[in-house]
Amino acid sequence: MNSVSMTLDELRTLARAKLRLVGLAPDHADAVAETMVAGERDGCASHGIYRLLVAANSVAKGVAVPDAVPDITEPAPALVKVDGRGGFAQLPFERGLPLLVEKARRHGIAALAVTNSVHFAALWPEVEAVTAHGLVALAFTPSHAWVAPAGGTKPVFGTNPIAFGWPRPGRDPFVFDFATSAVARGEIELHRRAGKPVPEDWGYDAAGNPTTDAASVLDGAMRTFGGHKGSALAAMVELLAGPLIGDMTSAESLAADGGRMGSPIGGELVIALDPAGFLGAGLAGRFAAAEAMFDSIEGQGARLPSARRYAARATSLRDGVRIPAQLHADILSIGSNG
Ligand code: NDP
Ligand code: PYC
Repeated sequence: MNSVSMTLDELRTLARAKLRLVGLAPDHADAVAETMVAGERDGCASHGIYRLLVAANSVAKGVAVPDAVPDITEPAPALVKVDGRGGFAQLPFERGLPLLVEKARRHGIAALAVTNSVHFAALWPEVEAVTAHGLVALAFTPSHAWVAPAGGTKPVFGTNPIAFGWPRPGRDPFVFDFATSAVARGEIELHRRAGKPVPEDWGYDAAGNPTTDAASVLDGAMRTFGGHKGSALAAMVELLAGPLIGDMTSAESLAADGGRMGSPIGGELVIALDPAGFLGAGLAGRFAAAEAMFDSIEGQGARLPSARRYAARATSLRDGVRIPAQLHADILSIGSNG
């Protein structure tokens, strides 16, 4: 595949410039660019620099407020709420994080609700930002109603990712982050762009028939991962990061989009737990037990989630990244044709 080689600094500069060109305020542009560069750096193509096209579309269609000023409140001693006022979710998260960390340390557990925000990104950057403070993290967000419940063929759920992070002394954290659909929608979009078929268990066409055509799945319904188990988890994400925090379900988000094909609008719930609060003097011993579990996974040749990402990160930090030539051209054309 033709590709263009870039250093991470070049990619960051390009992303910031394009985001400002489409109208994002500088603080939003910097926060949004960072998540895209992180995705590309870690080999997560569906949530990497491709998302510049997605974010530019959300601004152009009036889905994302480009200069929204996040509003921080404290609804309860262990709760932080950041109303994103219709902007992208990265800046509200960044603004709410210090208070989340402080509250988790004070109470042992705390939660951050980011509401009224536009979500196009992976959750692991946020989970990693929490584990960097020595805290355990969980994050959830609904999306648009694209996914059929197990046993049905009509969309109800979003692709509804769940991310978890566990800090590891002197090591990268243990992190997983996956959609509760069989695959992230972004991955199907990349297959469509590349003209590639998708596995038959990823989704149905609009008539409810299994299909390997990416565009037909995008027009029809995606499937949950793990049948009824993914379906239940997807429903949990809807409830936790929608109604519980005063925000929309994926069906409501899609209705609010009104055919503009923007990124999902709504909430994200981040829970932070302080191991020191639970364990006190027993912390070192119990963290050693966690390490023993990781060893027994890797010791038999299985890999930990995020191992691929961390390996890609090491390579990108050394060698930079390669962007598919067509994607690079599409990015360069952002803002050049009105
Ligand atoms: P994948 O199925 O590709 O990967 C999910 C997780 O599983 C990753 O942590 C991955 O680690 C790990 N993993 C994959 N293969 C293995 C393996 N063989 N052994 C151990 N661990 C493994 O992700 P999805 O397609 O489900 O989701 C991709 C991204 O899309 C996520 O980051 C998610 O947040 C994002 N997304 C965002 C949405 C939103 O609304 N904002 C909606 C839906 C998805 P590794 O990365 O190291 O491979
Ligand atoms: O890939 O499913 C997805 C997705 C939705 C919102 C952001 N990414």
